[in-house]
Amino acid sequence: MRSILSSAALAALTLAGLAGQPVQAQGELVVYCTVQEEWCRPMMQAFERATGIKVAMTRKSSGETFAQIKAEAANPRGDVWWGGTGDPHLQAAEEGLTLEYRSPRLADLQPWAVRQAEQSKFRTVGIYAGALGYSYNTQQLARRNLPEPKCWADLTRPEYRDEIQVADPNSSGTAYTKVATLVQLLGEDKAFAFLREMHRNVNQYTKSGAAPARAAATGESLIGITFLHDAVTQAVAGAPVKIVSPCEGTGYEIGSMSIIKGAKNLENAKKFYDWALTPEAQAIGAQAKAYQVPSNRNAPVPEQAPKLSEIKLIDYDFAKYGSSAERTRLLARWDAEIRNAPKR
Ligand code: S7P
Repeated sequence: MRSILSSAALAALTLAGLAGQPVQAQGELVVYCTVQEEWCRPMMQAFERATGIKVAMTRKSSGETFAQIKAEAANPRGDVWWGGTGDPHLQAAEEGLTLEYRSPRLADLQPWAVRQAEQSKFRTVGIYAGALGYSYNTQQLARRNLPEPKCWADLTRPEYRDEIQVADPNSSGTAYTKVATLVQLLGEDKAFAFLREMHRNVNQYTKSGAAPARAAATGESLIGITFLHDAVTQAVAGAPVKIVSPCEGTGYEIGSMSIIKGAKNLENAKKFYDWALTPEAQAIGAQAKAYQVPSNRNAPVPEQAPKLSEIKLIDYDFAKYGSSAERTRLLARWDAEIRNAPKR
């Protein structure tokens, strides 16, 4: 065949997939992005500029993205899952939905990011970290002469009836982190008793984890439970919010990245993975006003990023709370006991 075809004709056949190559062009990548849209977009544009690879990106919350990847497992459409809380990435790894990959960049990462990779047998990796907490609107608080909340326990006070917004842990990685944090702080039954009490004060369970920070910033809700860095984004934009790291201690996330098993653009997925771990790529977060702590030791830590060393962090058990059995069980318990509980 080779001898009777010109090299131009062979190239044309190869491109058309007739010579056994995948039909899809070399230069494409499908990314499921789970940070805020404001960071997803410049990140994908920078990768396109750096490599010439065309990215098709969709943005969803962590739990939603996990559910989508699971639903598509027989015919995967995505190549890379970038961002979002680590627990569902660990669950995806355990369920064989993501691929083992050891990036040459692993050596440049913080120990917590490498531990995330090791725990998943290298099917995911840490890309940033951030602590959980809440923020409240200082103008609303003063106007209505309400007490300043400082602890998790304060969130059940009757003065905050219908004043708290938090996401649904099924769709949101942030809200699942909150459930797992309370279980680790209080013990499971006490944590669910706390969640039932706090339920009376919740005005809305949103789909997105960061939305409650925006609601507190605008005064739509007095208090929003989110990662602290999402509240910092609002404060930096000038919103009248105070950011609270709860007095009892709090949990944190290791935001993660995984390659989806069956990725149709595997080589490009690896290119993105390696690039996303570079200091240059990780610096895009702060430029997009996302204030997590980056995982590359040489990436600049945004000066606005909440200082993890000054926050009373629990020893979050990622192996347990990122396991398929535990995450599935806790979400089912939350659905049964909290989601539609009456607000007495
Ligand atoms: O805004 C950034 C961030 O808080 O969003 C991610 C989060 O999982 C996506 O939101 P959901 O809670 O809706 O899943 C975090 O990983 C990240 O730090």
